[in-house]
Amino acid sequence: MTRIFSGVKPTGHLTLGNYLGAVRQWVAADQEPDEALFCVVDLHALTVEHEPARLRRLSRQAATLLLASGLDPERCTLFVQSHVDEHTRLAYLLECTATDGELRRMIQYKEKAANAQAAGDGVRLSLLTYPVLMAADILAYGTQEVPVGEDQRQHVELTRDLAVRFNQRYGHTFTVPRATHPAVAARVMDLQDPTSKMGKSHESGAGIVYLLDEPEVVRKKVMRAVTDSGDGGVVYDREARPGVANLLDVLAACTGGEPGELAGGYQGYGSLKRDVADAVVELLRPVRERHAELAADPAEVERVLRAGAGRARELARPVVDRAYAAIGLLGR
Ligand code: AQP
Repeated sequence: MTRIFSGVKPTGHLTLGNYLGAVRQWVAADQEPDEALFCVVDLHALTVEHEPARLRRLSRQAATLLLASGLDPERCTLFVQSHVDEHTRLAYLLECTATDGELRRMIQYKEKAANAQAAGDGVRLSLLTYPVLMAADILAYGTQEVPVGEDQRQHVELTRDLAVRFNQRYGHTFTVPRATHPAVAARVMDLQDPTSKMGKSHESGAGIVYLLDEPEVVRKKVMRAVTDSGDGGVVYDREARPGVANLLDVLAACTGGEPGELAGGYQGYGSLKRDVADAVVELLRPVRERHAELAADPAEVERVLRAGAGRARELARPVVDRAYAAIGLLGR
């Protein structure tokens, strides 16, 4: 049995990128009771400008969407990060393990710090340190596998480095986890800017398909996707034709098949876009329908999250206590 942990941060409405890159893998994971933990990582959403009421709304919505996507609370543990104190307890010990230099090398820190500065906002210290909190999220559960999109590869590498360093210095305490990525669509790109990742906190929604978009909205966004000028028909070339390659990746992720082979079935971009739009609408239809049912019963979602937090605490506490003892702190 494999212990799995992953999370999503409530910085915006969940996107097709979140679904194909991460959530669908979570649902597919062979979930034995207690072996898979999934988390709305709300503390991570505090690292950039945020509005408290919106954060609360988005946290509930993210949890509801994870259930609507098919996570079964009888077979996995679903909870909210801030409900389990062990994450921040462990993060401090890992801050004492990490170095300033390795955190400043994180690509997401560099990008988001530049964005904050360009907007005239201060760069929150937590933006620099949150990859350590993410490492704590993962290591607190003895996690072996972390199913994530491609963009999280560097953060999981840091987690591994911290686990190894801590174990070498203080004795074996943490399982060293590894990232797993889907075979296709591990990095879904923005439909309007196919050189940038589709990210839920990005400003313009025109290139972002949200899981709760109405079918007509999804169609419009896909039909208006930026493709590449160029002769030679529909070919799969991520470097030279990123827009078309992105559409082929999404199609392959929705319908199966291999993006390069799917390309051969199209003469032009119009028919490709129509098929992508149909496939995405059909993929998301059951999620939207189930979300509507679950959103009508928020008490049930809260009950699931409370039970999940209780279970997560039981699993994390002994691991974090062990780390406190190993590093030289007196037991309580
Ligand atoms: N475009 C994507 N393609 C594939 N996987 C993706 N993921 C996110 N975007 C894509 C994966 O979804 C999981 C949760 O993501 P997140 O909540 O950590 O980040 P986000 O959706 O990308 O949100 P933000 O706020 O817009 O963050 P930044 O700006 O940091 O990207 C993760 O497994 C992620 O890999």
